[in-house]
Amino acid sequence: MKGCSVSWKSCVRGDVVSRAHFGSSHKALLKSSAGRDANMATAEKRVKRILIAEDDPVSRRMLQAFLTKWGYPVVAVSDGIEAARILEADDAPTLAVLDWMMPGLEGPQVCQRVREHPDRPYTYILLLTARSQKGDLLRGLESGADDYLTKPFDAQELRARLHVGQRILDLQDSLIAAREELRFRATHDVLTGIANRGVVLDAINRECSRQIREGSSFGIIMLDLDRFKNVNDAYGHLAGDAVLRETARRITGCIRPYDHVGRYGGEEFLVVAPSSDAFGTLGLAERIRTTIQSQPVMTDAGPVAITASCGVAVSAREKLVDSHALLHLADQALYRAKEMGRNRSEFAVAAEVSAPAPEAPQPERVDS
Ligand code: GH3
Ligand code: MG
Ligand code: MG
Ligand code: MG
Repeated sequence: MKGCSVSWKSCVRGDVVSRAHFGSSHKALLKSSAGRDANMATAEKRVKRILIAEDDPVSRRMLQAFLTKWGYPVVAVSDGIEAARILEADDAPTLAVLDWMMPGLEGPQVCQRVREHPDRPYTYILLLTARSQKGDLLRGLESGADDYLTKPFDAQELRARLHVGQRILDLQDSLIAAREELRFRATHDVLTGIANRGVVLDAINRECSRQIREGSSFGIIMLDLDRFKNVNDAYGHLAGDAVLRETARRITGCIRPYDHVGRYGGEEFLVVAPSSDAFGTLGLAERIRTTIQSQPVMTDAGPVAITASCGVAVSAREKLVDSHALLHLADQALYRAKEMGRNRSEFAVAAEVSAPAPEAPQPERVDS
């Protein structure tokens, strides 16, 4: 502790650590709590990082020593402005121990700043304060702090309170994970992992309104595996499932990042190609088709050769497009592809897919 002139006796109660101990034998003292360490270690392992904001250098170093020993990766700063900057940055620590009185911003002001971003991952904030008046504590909590500890504090109490914070953050993590899982299941096909029918139909509706705004055209491809029933019959349903998964993977590998692909039905897939004309969409359909037939799918029941047929429809540029009409045309084109021998792409005429324009009023006839 050489060079530290500030007293830190107000920071930690003597029953745990005193100034006399700290410089020379704090390691031994830290070791003395080893029995309690074991059952707390699991929770601490899950903690990513913790921010300490404390302007008193001795207190700061001591806090840092404790937290590091308990397994927390620590970021330590000495003023409120730096603390707010770190907590507002990407990948910020999710636990913070903030001193109340600090240069720049006080602890409660840092809390307020952090709470101004409710959309960000939650930060559990523990205020550290020499103030013990009820009014002060209420002010601290109202500023957005989750908990507080009055100086001098007991190191084990700090540790236990950090565990409470960790439990709350863990609970939040699992709620977020459950929400994301539900969101994924609501929008994706379980077997193939690509978008489900609802999502890809939404993409078509979005493109219908976008092409009016931007005066562009877009294309859709309805793809159906050929004689897929035979695959199930010859190799079994599990092999059939593997073929569907691999088909989804091959289609996804052919499209651009801003195209959409979804499972439309059993062995039918739908691709939406924004800002694409007839030439581009037909070209994409052919790329997908040839990729699908390029090599057999390796399944547990053996290699399975597959082909697909595609129906392609493209919206008319700068005209109102009805998504149902577009899907119907792609479906008809797919039917033609099947009739014409399968393993091919057929195209629906662009002019057919615009919605009928409202009838223009006819000029009155004037007989001369
Ligand atoms: P076509 O070339 O005319 O399209 O013939 P097809 O055999 O592919 O068409 P059909 O509609 O007769 O058969 C589709 C088959 O797809 C029947 C159904 O059991 C199978 N299928 C649908 N969904 C799944 C699935 O999730 N897994 C498996 N393994 N098979 C599926
Ligand atoms: Mg201070
Ligand atoms: Mg089908
Ligand atoms: Mg089929």
